[in-house]
This record gives sequence, structure tokens and C-alpha cells, in this order.
Amino acid sequence: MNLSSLSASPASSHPLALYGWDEEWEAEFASYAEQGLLPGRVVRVDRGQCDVVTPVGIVRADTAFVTPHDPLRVVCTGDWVAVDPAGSPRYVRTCLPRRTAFVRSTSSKRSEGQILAANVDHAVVAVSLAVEPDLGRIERFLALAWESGAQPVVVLTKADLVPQAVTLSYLVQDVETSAPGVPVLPVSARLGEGLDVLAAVVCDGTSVLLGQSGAGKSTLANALLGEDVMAVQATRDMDGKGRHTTTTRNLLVLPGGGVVIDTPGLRGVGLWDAGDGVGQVFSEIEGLAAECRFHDCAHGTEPGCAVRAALDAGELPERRLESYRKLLRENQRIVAKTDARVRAELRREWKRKGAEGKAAMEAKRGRWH
Ligand SMILES: Nc1nc2c(ncn2[C@@H]2O[C@H](COP(=O)(O)OP(=O)(O)OP(=O)(O)O)[C@@H](O)[C@H]2O)c(=O)[nH]1
Ligand SMILES: [Mg+2]
Ligand SMILES: [Zn+2]
Repeated sequence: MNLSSLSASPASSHPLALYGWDEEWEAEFASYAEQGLLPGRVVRVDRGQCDVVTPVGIVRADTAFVTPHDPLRVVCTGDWVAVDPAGSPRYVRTCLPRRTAFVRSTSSKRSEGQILAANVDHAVVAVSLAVEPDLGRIERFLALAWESGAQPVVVLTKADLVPQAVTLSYLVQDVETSAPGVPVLPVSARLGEGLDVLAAVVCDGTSVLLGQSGAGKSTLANALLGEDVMAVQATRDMDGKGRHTTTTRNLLVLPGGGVVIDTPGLRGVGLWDAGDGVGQVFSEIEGLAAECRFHDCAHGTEPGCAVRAALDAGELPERRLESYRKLLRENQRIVAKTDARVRAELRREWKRKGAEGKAAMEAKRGRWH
């Protein structure tokens, strides 16, 4: 393929358009194109190497060139990169600034962030209905999802294991109460139910499947793909603990448009500088708090406390307030440990890119309608 003819063709007919290449990325890449580098999207990463889809096919590249010391700068599935056109080893030369990034803390002891997926539009949190959903864990995932800049979606998987329709609708309502502004979709891959709604969400942009091992992420990926690309394995028992069937993050193109990143199961996710995200997960509490008589109301015994009033009226579950406080405390602990300058810099970059990306996506949608 002639590379110079590529830059002349519009972004929509670019060979990487299926992977989400657009005018913004093209502009971002322009200076690298001048250097003769190839644009590409990282579809898989493992131990210092990554698979990058480029206009000339999938190439394997070494990531040693791009600062491996900072865990937040490490090349990640979903990144747009510039790679050497040839060379053995072939290197990733640079990683384009991310529009969004899903980051968690690797452990609660240290405050190290780990990027789970980059340039994601929809963060799909998969939660198995084989056991009763843990609302606190869902809130934690959603805080990180909002913080990433992506739109969160909760998929309640294995709906066929819930014996009664009425029980299912209560479970969905419970999760909805814990997830203001987030679509909650019950799905059964086994029965093929609810998949059309999910397919409609993920047919545009990049989606990442997140959740515990055994939640059914790869099963969802296969159902969306219409073929068994990802390996799926039975969970050991019914307590929802799987055996980590998926071990790398894989970016896959969906037949109906959009791409999906399947990820290995996460035992847990620690918050990482997710103050805004926590606020969004508990938006109804923050809304109530704005009505409290005192600005610095701790929602204890202060007079004129709107949060207490909602608790007393049974409109706000006590569990929600406790969970909110717990996540706020945890976030503050992490923030206090992390280098403020580094955080601020990364945030600024993502937020700016995120805004540009959203505008580009809306413009694209507008053209289709
Ligand atoms: N009953 C039922 N079982 C399902 C459904 N979806 C997935 N499963 C089963 O759940 C088990 C785990 O599914 P996977 O898709 O491998 O789970 P995963 O989230 O990808 O797990 P990791 O790769 O380890 O993170 C498999 O035995 C699936 O057959 C469903 O809709 N109904
Ligand atoms: Mg899997
Ligand atoms: Zn109050």
C-alpha cells in the first residue's frame, strides 16, 4: 500500500477507520507521518511487546522506546501509536495523547496507577447474576469508569440464572439505584436475551469489558462478535470466582461497527484519583448535600441537613451514604500519596482530549442522521 496516498484520503476511508481512526487522530499524527512513521492502534500487549494494527496489517512492536518507568505512560491496549515502518526489532516510537483512560490503583498500600484501557468511549462493567450483585463493588467500578472519561454501562450477565422475572427486575432496580445516569442492562448470553440492547450501545466507538473473573466478559465479546474468538471457561463454582481465563487485553472489531476490548478479570479495583468519578456515582447525595443549611455539613446532627432528611424519609438508603463516605476516604488516601503534579498533568491531557473526542464523535453521529 502506498503510504503517501493514505494521508490524501479522508479519515473515513482510511484502512484504520474500522478501529476508530478519525480526523482528530489524523491531525495528531501528522508530524509523525512526515517522519515516515506508521500509525496504528494497539490491539494487544504482553511483556514489552505489542500487536499494532496498521494500514499494512498487524505488526509486532517493541515498547522499550516509550518510557516504561511510569506505569501510566506504558503502552496499553487501545492506544494510538506511531511505529517504525520496518526494522527488527520494530519499535513503538510514540504514543498519541489519550482521550480517555481507565486507571485503577494496583494495591491499596501503594498509590501506583495502572492503565487498563485507553481511548475508550463506553466502559462496560460486567456483573454476574450467579450471585447477588455486590453494590459497593459496582459503585467502585463506576467511580473509575466515570473518572476515565468514558460513559459507564452496567451489564448484569447470566440473567438466565435468576429463577424469577420479578426477582430479576428487583435486582435491576437495586443496581439502578446505585448507578444514577448509568444504563443497567440484564443480559443472558446463554439465551441470547438483552444482547441487542448491548450491541446498540457498543456499535459506536470503543468499548471495554471490565469486571471480575468469570463474570462472562469473553462470552459477551463472543456474542457481540458472532463467533467464538475469545476462550471461555466454566467458573469453578457458583460463588462467582473464576479462574482467569483471559490473560491479555484484546481489542476486537465488531461486525456491526465499533471495537471492543476484552480484559482479564479483576479481583478488585482500587480507586485512583477518582474524586470526580465518586461524585458522579453518588450524584443524588451530592445534590442533596447542596441543599444542606451548612456548606460543610457532615450530615451528622447538624440542623437543616437534607441528606439526613432523605435518609429519615427512606428516600436514600443508609448503605449508599456509607459507601459514598468509604470511597471518598479511600480516594483521599490515594490522592495524598500520589504526586500531585503528575496527576494534574495527566488529567488535563485526558480531559482536553476527551472533550475533543466527544465533539468528533458527535459530529460523526450528526453526519449519519
Ligand atoms: N448461565 C450462564 N452462564 C454464562 C453466561 N455467560 C457466561 N456464562 C458462563 O460463565 C463462565 C465464565 O465466562 P467467561 O466469559 O469466560 O468469563 P470472563 O469474565 O471472560 O472470565 P475471565 O476471562 O477469567 O475474566 C463460563 O462458563 C460461561 O459459559 C450466561 O449468560 N448464562
Ligand atoms: Mg475472559
Ligand atoms: Zn447535611
